[in-house]
Amino acid sequence: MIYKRSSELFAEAEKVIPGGVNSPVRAFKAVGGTPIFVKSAKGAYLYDEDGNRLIDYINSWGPMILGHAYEPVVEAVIAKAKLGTSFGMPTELETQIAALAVSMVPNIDKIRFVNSGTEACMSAVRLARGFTKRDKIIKFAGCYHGHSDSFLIQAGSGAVTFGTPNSPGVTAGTAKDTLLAKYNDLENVATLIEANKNEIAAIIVEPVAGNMGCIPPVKGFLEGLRELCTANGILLIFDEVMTGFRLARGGVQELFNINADIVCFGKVIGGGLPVGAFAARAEIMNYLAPLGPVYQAGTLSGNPLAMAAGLAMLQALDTDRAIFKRLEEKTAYLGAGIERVLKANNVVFTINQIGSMISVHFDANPVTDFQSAAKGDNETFKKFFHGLLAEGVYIAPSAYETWFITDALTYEDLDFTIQAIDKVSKTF
Ligand code: KE4
Repeated sequence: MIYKRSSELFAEAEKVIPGGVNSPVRAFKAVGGTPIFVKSAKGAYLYDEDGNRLIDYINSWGPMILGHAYEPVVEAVIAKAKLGTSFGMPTELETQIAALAVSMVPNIDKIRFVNSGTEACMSAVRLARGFTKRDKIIKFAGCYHGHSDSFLIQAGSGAVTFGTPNSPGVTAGTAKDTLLAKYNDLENVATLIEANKNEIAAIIVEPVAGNMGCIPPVKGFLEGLRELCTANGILLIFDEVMTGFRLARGGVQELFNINADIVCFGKVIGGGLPVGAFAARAEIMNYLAPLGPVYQAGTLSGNPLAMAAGLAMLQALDTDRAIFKRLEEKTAYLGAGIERVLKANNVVFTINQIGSMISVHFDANPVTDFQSAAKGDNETFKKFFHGLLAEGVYIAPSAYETWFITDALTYEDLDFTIQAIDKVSKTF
């Protein structure tokens, strides 16, 4: 693979954009080398500026569940753009996508749209604090809820990739209200609640973690969080920015039949345009301005273009309900193939997979939390990443990320990927 043009473009980008990227994880810092500049994408494939075709297992970090440049989304955006791109005034479209989302997701009566997953999670925490009149929150080491100050405490994703899980700029005053717990460890959560009686507004959790690789909840973990929250007047916030409309039509609440108090969305809900959202029962959502005292706002929130893309995406997922099973089958097929070839090549690894999320960890032990995820052999991961890239397969440029399977992937693509992994892992 030649990356001459990407290298030239990266050198230009670095002159005017910090690190040459608008989001750190794209910079390849964890794996080394030069970020790939994309020219276009269609279905399961990326086409980079050097003319290489790459099978995409990131899909813009989740949104492209139906493949890149999905026709109904593209058509909806083009049609909407001709009628004006933003008004800062209510449109019928917002009601249509809100009503559809509410019909698809359990336990929510109302939804507020914002412009990113960060905004959704940040607003959800403010709402929980306003509703409960308490200050503290519990988050889990290795979970990532965006870059709002309260969350950059032992955060996952890019924050841990860069070894800055506690970012400078986050004040001690803010950090003191964020309590850190161990993912999949209910006892640890119960101890924190005991030590901060009646002070905790919310527990925010990735109900299936995707920012330390893919880490499903162990049996009873989510149920235990629900019980602890109910018993202590704490709101349970499911950060479903990654899992929403991906792991099931109704997300993880549907998959595991667990009721969260507030649910955050991003990625898929916007169909590739900047959309986040948070939702809850009316009793909680009515606390939001202009109805209630908790302030939250946004110039481009509910933007017609973004809403058009999101509505087309949700309509497709609502209509074709077999998609979630298809995605699960394709991901399980990929996982089985990866397991077969890595075992045959005597590689030490663990695979975590649930629905259309999967990650490969180069460590023999089960990966169930941040600590165990951090034990992965990053040197092997770097060889894995660059070896696959050279074969035309693009996975996340960090071991602390999950792969996102798209329905545009064919079984030929999956077999090609498995063969590439076989070839690359022989060089480990
Ligand atoms: P955004 O603000 O990036 O739209 O969403 C933040 C967020 C919130 N919650 C979860 C569970 C998330 O995974 C994310 C963002 N995910 C990362 C990928 N691990 C975005 C990629 C990036 O930072 O460029």
